[in-house]
Amino acid sequence: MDSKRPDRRRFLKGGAALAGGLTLGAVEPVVGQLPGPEGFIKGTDELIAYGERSRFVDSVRIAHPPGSRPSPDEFGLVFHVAAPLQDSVGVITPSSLHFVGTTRGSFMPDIDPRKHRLMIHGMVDRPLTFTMEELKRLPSVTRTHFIECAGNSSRSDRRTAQETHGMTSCAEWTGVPLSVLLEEAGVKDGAPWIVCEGTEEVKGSSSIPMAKAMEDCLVAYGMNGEDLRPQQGFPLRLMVPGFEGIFHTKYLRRIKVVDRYYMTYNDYGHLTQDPDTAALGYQIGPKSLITFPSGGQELPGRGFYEISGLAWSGGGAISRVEVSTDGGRSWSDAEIKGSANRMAHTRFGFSWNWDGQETELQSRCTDELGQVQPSRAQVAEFFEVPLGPSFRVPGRDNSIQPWRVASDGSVHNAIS
Ligand SMILES: Nc1nc2c(c(=O)[nH]1)N[C@H]1C(S)=C(S)[C@@H](COP(=O)(O)O)O[C@H]1N2
Ligand SMILES: [Mo]
Repeated sequence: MDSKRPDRRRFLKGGAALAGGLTLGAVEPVVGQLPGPEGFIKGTDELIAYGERSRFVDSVRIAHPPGSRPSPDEFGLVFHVAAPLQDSVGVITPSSLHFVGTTRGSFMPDIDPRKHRLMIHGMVDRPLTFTMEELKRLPSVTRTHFIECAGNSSRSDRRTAQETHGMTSCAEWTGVPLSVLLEEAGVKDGAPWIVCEGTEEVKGSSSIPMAKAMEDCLVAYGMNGEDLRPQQGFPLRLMVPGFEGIFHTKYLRRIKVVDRYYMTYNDYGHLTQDPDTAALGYQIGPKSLITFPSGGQELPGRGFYEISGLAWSGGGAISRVEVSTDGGRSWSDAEIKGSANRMAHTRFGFSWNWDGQETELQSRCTDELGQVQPSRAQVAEFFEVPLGPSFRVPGRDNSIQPWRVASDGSVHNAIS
């Protein structure tokens, strides 16, 4: 963020210089592997039509919460699925690795986009129905945003970043601003809420304050440069930047402008019926996660490492990330990589020279509103509950995730 090249100075000052006589890089120049016994990848029609990753890359999603019912289950129902954040680079989650949140376990609607319609009705001057073709003729916007399920929480028995934080992902979304559609329909004076409905059995409906609907919601048909995937709501979904995942209605088919808060299946747990305060209450707090090194990974030995992680907040852009390599006793600013987009995952890095001793790594972030990510101890103190092994952060968990690096290089969840 700071353009005065703080990174190089911090790198040198931090004593993390590569010149420590350490073991990075080859001892003598060796040419990279030539196609050996494995040979070359043969072209196929499938490979030409739609590319695949290397067979040596095996990062995959897992059912969430860990140890829960399998997904898909024996009937093919899809439940919650977590993204492998420990393997992530940059800020975009590939569509095929994006987490999946399914409120009740569902077969995915298999929607023919030519038959799909979006209806806008209720307290409007002109109820409207759009085809996908009509939506795509309207002025579009493309923005990078995270989605995070409110169930994304950490605790001592979760081992990896995927198990503690895998119910969030970040993608580039393309669609029509909801405000354009609502203005076209003409919202009647003072209508305070909208209710949005999906297509499958639990509808994925939620009450959303009108102020948020007009501010930055998106009716999205594109994701990471192509059409939405079925698991993300093909052919149309609502994006409610920074709000809990459950508001981001997939398979969107109906938006009703209403005169009051409606209690829907999804609103279990959301009882803020005042539209002015709801907006803050539904927001994901400032949150960060070290993805490398993280639980389950192994450091091959002492020496230089770039600690890498993700930070995000429902309150806007990330303005600062700090890292501690001594269990929270001292903190230093991390480098924010690229631009910190609003309500988007933001990559940070921190140069570190590991001395081979057992230690604990933590990160914490601050957003553009000045909100600072709390520790678990601070959350426990706030709710006046004891911080023990059975402590669970009540509600949405945005507490600091500590990772313990053991002297043998193995990395573990340090929540105890
Ligand atoms: N129609 C519909 N929309 C839905 C859901 C659903 O089950 N059905 N799940 C919600 C929940 S709980 C979350 S966390 C997000 C997850 O979005 P994703 O599956 O694209 O990651 O979608 C929301 N929208
Ligand atoms: Mo969710």
